[in-house]
Amino acid sequence: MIARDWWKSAVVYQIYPRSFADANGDGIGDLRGIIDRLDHLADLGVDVVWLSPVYRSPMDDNGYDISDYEDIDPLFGTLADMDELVAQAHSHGIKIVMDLVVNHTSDEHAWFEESRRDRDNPQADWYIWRDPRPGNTGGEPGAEPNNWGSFFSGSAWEWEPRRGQYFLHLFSRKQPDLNWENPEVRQAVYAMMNRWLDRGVDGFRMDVINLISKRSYDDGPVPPGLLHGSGFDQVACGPRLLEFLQEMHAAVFAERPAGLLTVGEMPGVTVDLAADYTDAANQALDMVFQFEHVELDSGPGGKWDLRPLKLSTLKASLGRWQAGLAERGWNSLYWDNHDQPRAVSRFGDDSPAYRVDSAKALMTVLHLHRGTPYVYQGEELGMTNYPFGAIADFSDLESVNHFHEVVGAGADPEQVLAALRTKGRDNARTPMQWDDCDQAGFTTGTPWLAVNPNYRQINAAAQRDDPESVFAHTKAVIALRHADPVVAHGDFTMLLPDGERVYAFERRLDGARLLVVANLSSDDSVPAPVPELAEWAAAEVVLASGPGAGAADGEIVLGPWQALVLRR
Ligand code: TEU
Ligand code: CA
Repeated sequence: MIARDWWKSAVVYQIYPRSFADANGDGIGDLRGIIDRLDHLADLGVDVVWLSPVYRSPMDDNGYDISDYEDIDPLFGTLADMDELVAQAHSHGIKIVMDLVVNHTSDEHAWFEESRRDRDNPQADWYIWRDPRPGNTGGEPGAEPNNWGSFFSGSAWEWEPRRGQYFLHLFSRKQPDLNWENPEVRQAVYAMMNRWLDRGVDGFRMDVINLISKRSYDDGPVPPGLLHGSGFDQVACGPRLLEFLQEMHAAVFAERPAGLLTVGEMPGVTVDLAADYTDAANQALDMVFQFEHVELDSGPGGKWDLRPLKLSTLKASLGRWQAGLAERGWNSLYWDNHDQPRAVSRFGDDSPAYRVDSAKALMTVLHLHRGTPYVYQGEELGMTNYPFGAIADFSDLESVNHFHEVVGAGADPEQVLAALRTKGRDNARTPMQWDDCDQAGFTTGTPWLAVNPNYRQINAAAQRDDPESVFAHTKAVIALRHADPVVAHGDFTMLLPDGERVYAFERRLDGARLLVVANLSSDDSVPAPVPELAEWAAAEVVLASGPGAGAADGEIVLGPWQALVLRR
């Protein structure tokens, strides 16, 4: 019988379908492309695939704007393709988790088309409608109900003349926020989720699910360098969030057999709240994605306000999450995803000399933490950020809108471009690099976003049979989690918290102990003076990557980006 918490020993692989594999040559990845590449995932050994959205969508935000939850977008295929993907994945022992985007729909969803028609249609209260600021007629500059900006630039409010009201959109104006205070909305969402589970999918990654319960609608503070106020504190982790998640759990998951996965994406969530949402006793979610470690290189102006990242700060943050969810709740572990820069370019060193070893060291550190690790497509190959030039090279609406808004207001375009190149979401969205053929084997046509020019060096075909590859190393850390209960279930103790080069921690379960030491710098001969050094230096080496002597002669001394897992 499968355990309720089976996901503690599982690894999840995220597919961004648009960029994974194109089977029909139109330049856009599709479900057939995924089906054709299932061997890659089976070879890697992952347990679960999380598919970014494949529902019908106008693609304003690449599918995070859904116009029909019940259908597959023709760009990606058909419902029959989806059924086949689920069946074939299952036959490889791989589960399929769908993205669930229900903080908002597309403005082209039938629910919204009805809701916007007038003030007393049956779905009039399904979205968040507000009157203009007192003293205004509406539609004129400054008449919006409050000063909130959207995550994708501009006001978070859009005027609807037919109702004489504004609707709220925390993301683009084509992504109106649903009104979760309305029980009919909630029941419609739960019914839709039940239909997908009945169809055979294995759970959901829930998009910005901590934004569904709004606290208030007051003007917010204007961050430095930005033009609009932030409503974030008023919409994140609101007063009814746990209640809504528990109601969803009861309506969708409670009566189903074990084997499903729920993970809530929660920007701004705190350790204490995450423990509440993921405490099994609370019957809400299995785990959440927190954002603290991917915000450490941002200043008060938000994600485009670049700051250097210190390793000690990263360790303090991830260590706090490990400690905070030790007794109740569970962590999700990730370095990157479709919204973040590439892990090796951000936390490692993507220069030719260190790219492979730093990608391996990062993989070891992440996967040996307590929690469920997520591999983002291409991370298992050490894929890097893209060498973007001008604004015309970018596709993502977040980057493009931000550039035009702040440059229009007088910001230096070169400085804005520098931030986009470092943090822009397109870095993670360039096509998957399968081989060294034209377009990296992603498509026979013209890809929707340019392939990274380094595909001749970095691709799956070159790595699959190479025991020294990032791919082989990823396979090894995944296998280790499956084989060793200390990795899946052991406790976690951070070591050497102050050092700026070595990431070290210990895992324990009953009498068994694992030590993880990694030199996350390109310096050579870096000592790792962990407690009980002599005993560890003589211990069994479970996994090693990178150059250097490692553990010997009563010492642990690490070469550039060297990583070791030792067992006693
Ligand atoms: O992302 C929400 C989120 O909080 C951010 O990561 C966001 O994408 C942005 O980078 C803020 O600066 C989720 C999805 O993962 C993202 O792709 C969607 O665009 C967004 O929600 C809206 O659905
Ligand atoms: Ca296609």
